[in-house]
Order: sequence, then C-alpha cells, then structure tokens
Amino acid sequence: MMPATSIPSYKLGRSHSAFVRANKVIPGGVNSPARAFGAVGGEPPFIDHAEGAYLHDIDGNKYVDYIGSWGPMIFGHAHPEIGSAISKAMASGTTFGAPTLREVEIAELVVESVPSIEKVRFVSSGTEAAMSAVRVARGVTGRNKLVKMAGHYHGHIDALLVQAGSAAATLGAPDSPGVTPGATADTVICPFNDVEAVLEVFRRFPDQVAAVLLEPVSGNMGLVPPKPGYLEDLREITEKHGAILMFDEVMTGFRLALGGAQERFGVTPDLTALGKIIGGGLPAAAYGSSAKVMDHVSPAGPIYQAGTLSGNPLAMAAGLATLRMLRDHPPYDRLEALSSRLAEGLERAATDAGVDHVVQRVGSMLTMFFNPNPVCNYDDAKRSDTAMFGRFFWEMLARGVYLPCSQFEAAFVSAAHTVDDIDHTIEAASSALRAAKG
Ligand code: KE4
Repeated sequence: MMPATSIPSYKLGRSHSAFVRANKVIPGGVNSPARAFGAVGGEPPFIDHAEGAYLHDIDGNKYVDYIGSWGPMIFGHAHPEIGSAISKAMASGTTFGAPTLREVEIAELVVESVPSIEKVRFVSSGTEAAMSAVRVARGVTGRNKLVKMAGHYHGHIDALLVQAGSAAATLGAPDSPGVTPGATADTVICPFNDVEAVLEVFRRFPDQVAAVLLEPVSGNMGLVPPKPGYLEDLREITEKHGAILMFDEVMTGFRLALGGAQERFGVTPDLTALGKIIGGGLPAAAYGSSAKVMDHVSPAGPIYQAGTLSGNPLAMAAGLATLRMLRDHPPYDRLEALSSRLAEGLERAATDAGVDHVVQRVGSMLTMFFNPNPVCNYDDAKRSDTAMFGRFFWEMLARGVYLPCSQFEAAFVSAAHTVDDIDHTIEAASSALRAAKG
C-alpha cells in the first residue's frame, strides 16, 4: 500500500483506476519497470501532460519534475523550439527507410562535440547503442571478455544482465530468467572505483579482455562520481593491454558538458554510447568511436548492426534542435548553479532533521542517499536505508515534488527549473524528512 502522507488534498484516484486497467493488458501496468514504483511501494501517477519543469497527472496534481524522463529533458518538457522542429519534420513525412541530410547534420554535430567520436551510428535506444558498441569492441579486438561495473546499467542486454559477485572480480551469472549462462560467461564484474580489481582481471585473462565498460559517472546506483584518478587509471590500463575503454554516456552525454563526462573529466575513451538527450525526447541513441574503429561497422565493414527506425527523421529533428541549443546557448552554468543550490539545501534540510544522509552530485545529476557514509560503489549504495527513501519519496510526491522512484537512481535538474522550484523543493524536503523519519 502507498505509505501514509500528511497531505490530505493529495489523491491518485484516477491514476489508481488507470493502473488497474493497465495491469490487465501491460505487464506490471508499465512499459518499463523503472516506472512501476517497485522500489518505493504504491502505484505511479499517470501523467496527463507536462511543460517546462512540471508534470501534471490525471488527478490534477502538479509536480516539480526531477526525473526528466530519466535524463532526456535537459531543456524541460514541451520546449517550443524542439516542438516546432518535430512538427516541421512531421509535415515532410515520418520515416523513409532511406538516408536523409538531417542524419548527416546531427552526426556532424556529435563528431564536433564528443572528443572520442570521429564517426557515429544512430540507433533507437540506449540498450541498442551499448549492445552494438560491445559487439564492435569484441569484433575489432577479436577478444571475448568484457569488464562491467557492479551497479552500472547499460540497458537490457543479455551479456550485461549479470549479478555482481561478492569477490573483487567475479564472472557474471545471469541476473534474469531467459539469460543463458553462455550469454554472460565472458562478462566479468568489478566494483566501481576499484582499479586493483580491474588489474586483477587483466592478470587472470591476459590478451582476452575486449573492453572495460562503465558509466564514467554512475547514475544507475544513485549518483556515484569516479574517484580522482580512477578514469585516468582505466585509460592507462586499457591502453597498455590493447583493450577498448568504453564509456556508456547514455545518461551523462551532453548533460555533464556538451562533450559529456569525457569532456568534463578530460579522459577520452575509445568507444562511447549515447542516448536520452541526443533524441530530444524522441527515441534516438548512438554509438561512436574513431573512424578506424567505426569503419568496421556494416556496410563499411563486417560487423553487422542495423535498425528500421535508426536515424528516424522526427527523432533526428528533435535531437538536432536540442544539440544546437546546447552548443549555441549552453545551459551548463545555469544547471550548475541550480543543482548546487538544490544539493546544499537538501544537505541542510537532512542535517536539521537529524537524518543519516549523504548528498552526491556531478553537474545536474544528484542523489541524496540515506546513508551515513559516502557512497563509492554498489556495496556502499546497498547499505542505504531504502525504506526511509520510500517514505521520503512519497512525502515529497504529496508535496508536489517528483523525485526518481528509487534510491538507486539519479535526479536530474533541467534548464527549465527555476530558483523558486529549487527553493520549493528544499522547503518540501524539510517537512518531508521529518514526516518520513517518524
Ligand atoms: P534505454 O534502452 O532505456 O534507452 O537505455 C538504457 C541505458 C543505457 N545506459 C545507461 C547509462 C542508462 O542509464 C540507460 C537507461 N537508464 C534507465 C534509468 N536509469 C532508463 C529508465 C528505464 O529503464 O525506464
């Protein structure tokens, strides 16, 4: 049941009926598990419409939105420039199954913006981008082993749906029915921020590691930054062993800087996966690397990858409008100011409420862990008080603030948020923390 909240006016009547109806025809009532509130209990509001920094549900509740569709909405919802780009593209048709100039224009912008990319291939989801990039890494190195970090998520790819073992570096075991032991046999799991564990993998599997794959800044275990020097060490180790360093920047790309985490931290990987923001709110993602590596990809080379709606004209229009705004009117200083104000405010509110917490932030991505200690990896994150998070989440929702519905997700600030929105959020947190603490 939904935890009690102290706001009587808050109701989810129509959303409840919608959820019951949805469960009859859609597994779990949602088209992606992250939306189902499994981590916080209760049932999700059904959204009617959104604009700027705000979501409106079908019961008339309004929320300051910190999900931003899990990252894409860096300029907020229903941005007029993006909307008109989509409408204009729509008037010319929605998909052709043939190349268009707009795909070239956005590809040129990606190449211009992302340090590791000289050539890029568009696909339709972050999963597809990461899956294709893994195939390229294995194809160009002729090696099979893949190093993945515990707590990192790269989409629902069989080879990457693996459980994290307890030892420093463990061979992956399937983390979902339907994933075969063979699919994960070549995946090795390491703790994030642990260079020694990665060195151990190269000692155990000499000349067998195709790639080290990671979120350069973790968003999928909550916000966990790389320790100073960690990314640089991985760059050096992979260079030395002829392995590919692959950054999954589906979440951090174009968000932490125009050139993503690799620009912000000054570490250039060999392969990059992109998604979310690159589609401007429509389904688009991409993967890219040097021209030498990417010319191994079909039809230029033998590594096969394809997609009916890859480079879809509407998604390219939305993405191109978004990336051009990011390049021509960069919002990063604004995002930094708003996000640091929010992080400091949450920190003060939790300290005043006497709640164990740590607020971790990089740019406009942040998480308040209900944890007395800094969170440096997945084992640390799992020691957080997730029950407290669930109560806090619902108290905030009832106060008109929509946080990511899991302790193990990052919140996103958009350029559409205002100082008033941030201050409202901090004020709501002050009372929500006391209510949740009990
Ligand atoms: P998609 O296939 O969902 O477009 O992207 C998968 C993916 C790949 N890499 C990273 C770093 C990601 O964060 C994601 C997807 N992120 C989740 C939220 N943590 C999407 C939400 C959902 O699954 O509904």
